[in-house]
Amino acid sequence: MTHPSPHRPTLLLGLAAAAAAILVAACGTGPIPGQSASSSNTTSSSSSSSSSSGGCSAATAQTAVTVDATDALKFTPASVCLKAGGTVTWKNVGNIFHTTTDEASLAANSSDAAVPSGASGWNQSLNAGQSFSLKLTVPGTYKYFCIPHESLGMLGQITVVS
Ligand SMILES: [Cu+2]
Repeated sequence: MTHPSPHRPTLLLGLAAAAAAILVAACGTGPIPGQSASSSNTTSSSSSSSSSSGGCSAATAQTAVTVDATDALKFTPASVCLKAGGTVTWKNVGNIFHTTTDEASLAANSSDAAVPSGASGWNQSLNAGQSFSLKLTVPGTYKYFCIPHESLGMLGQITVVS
């Protein structure tokens, strides 16, 4: 009498089928083919006093300035120096919808919006390719933001000097 072999019921029948169902759904929401990561010329300002109104004086203020709203979710340049009565033009140079907004009531963080006393804010949609111009006459500091991207840091500032 030989000793009986221990029965080990190997139930490895077809357990590998469940693992094949997980597919990597790698497609995101919006195909954004624009690799427009071309950082425009970074002019190194000599006086790098990083205060809010640093370097903005009547001598350096511009009478017309363009701010790009980009697919990188930035206003470029984020800070501009404008002469009172000058014009800021925002342009959406990418494919993502933005706004330029200076209304504290529309801000997630009310400190992202500011207007000098006596001035009024604005709120303008910027579809892809769209521009919006605004004349600012009241000197002071304006802080604005993009509504969909405020929390992502899409903020801007305009210093107006007379
Ligand atoms: Cu935006």
